[in-house]
Amino acid sequence: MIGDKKVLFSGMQATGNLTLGNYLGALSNWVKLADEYECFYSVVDMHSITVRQDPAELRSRARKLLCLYIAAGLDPEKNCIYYQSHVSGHAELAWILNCFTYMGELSRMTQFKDKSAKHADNINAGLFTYPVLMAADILLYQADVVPVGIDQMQHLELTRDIAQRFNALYGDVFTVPEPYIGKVGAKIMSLQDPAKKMSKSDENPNASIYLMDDPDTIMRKFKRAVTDSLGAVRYNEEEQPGICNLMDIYGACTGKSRQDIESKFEGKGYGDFKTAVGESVVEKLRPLQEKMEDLAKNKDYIDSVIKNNAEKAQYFANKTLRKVQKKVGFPEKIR
Ligand code: ATP
Ligand code: LTN
Repeated sequence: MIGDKKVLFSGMQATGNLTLGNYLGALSNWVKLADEYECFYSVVDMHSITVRQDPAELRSRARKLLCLYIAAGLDPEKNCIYYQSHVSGHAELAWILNCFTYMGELSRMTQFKDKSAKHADNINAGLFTYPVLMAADILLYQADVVPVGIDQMQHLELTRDIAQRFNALYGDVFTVPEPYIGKVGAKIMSLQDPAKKMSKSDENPNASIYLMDDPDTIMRKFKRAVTDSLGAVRYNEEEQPGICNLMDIYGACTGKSRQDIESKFEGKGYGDFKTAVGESVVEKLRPLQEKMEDLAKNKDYIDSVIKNNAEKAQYFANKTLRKVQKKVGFPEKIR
């Protein structure tokens, strides 16, 4: 708790351009929960270097991501929006938690398996211990709730296990966090292959809607989206995964239920439906895109957000870190 509010933590990597999946699965829920909780939203740039990055590009993407958090509707005066690499406590706690995490646990992580298959020439130790740094992010702020897409569930469970293991040895040090997975949009699939999740690192640009795509591009990508030959707008997961995905997207952007969507498009073809889905996404993204343009002109304001929020995050991080260091037996600093 901070004051009378529970704590929320979440983060995203500044790798690639954010997709509609990131928005509907994570960012839009962050905005929904922002008033209820004391929130920390991090640009997790330390996680990004687990795969090779171009330094200048990483810096520029990280800044854009931080602006996107604000453009999506998070007020940086109320929510702590900051770079992970600006708060040294993340790395310090991660080291300690590494010593409370087993090799076997980490080798079961599906994201590690996927990423090491994809980057077979660079399976570094950071990629392996990535989930421990994520656990440190969350536990450092004593977070009660962590809004993420469903693909991060396994990492959240590991975080809970590490927290409980530590608490069992040293008393109630960490708050054990709960995941928050939204009802709609928890897993948005690729527009080109509905068996794969929409991902910012997909090589096919038609597979993903990027948050900064212009309206024509968005409409074109939806027109090309892979569907089926049944010709009916029905939520039939077995036979119509592409249509189900479009229904999820449409539902998330308009607030309509599956039944509403089925009856609205009863007897209509996929062409009409795809146009409606595209238009709903264009409208959903319009305010965010406009705000991004404003923020790009406001360098000093963004710089002050970065500075002030890093200090705020550091303050709360240090509180937990000191407690943990004492528990594991590190000597107190002489001041
Ligand atoms: P990468 O392809 O580089 O691994 P990603 O697109 O999977 O990236 P992350 O940075 O791993 O994105 O995820 C940021 C947040 O967005 C996480 O909370 C994650 O659960 C959520 N998310 C990512 N992809 C989707 C998706 N297709 N549907 C719903 N949520 C998603
Ligand atoms: N691993 C997450 C990003 C991430 C995160 C976190 C999410 C890093 N630290 C802490 C929630 C809480 C991802 O790949 N999406």
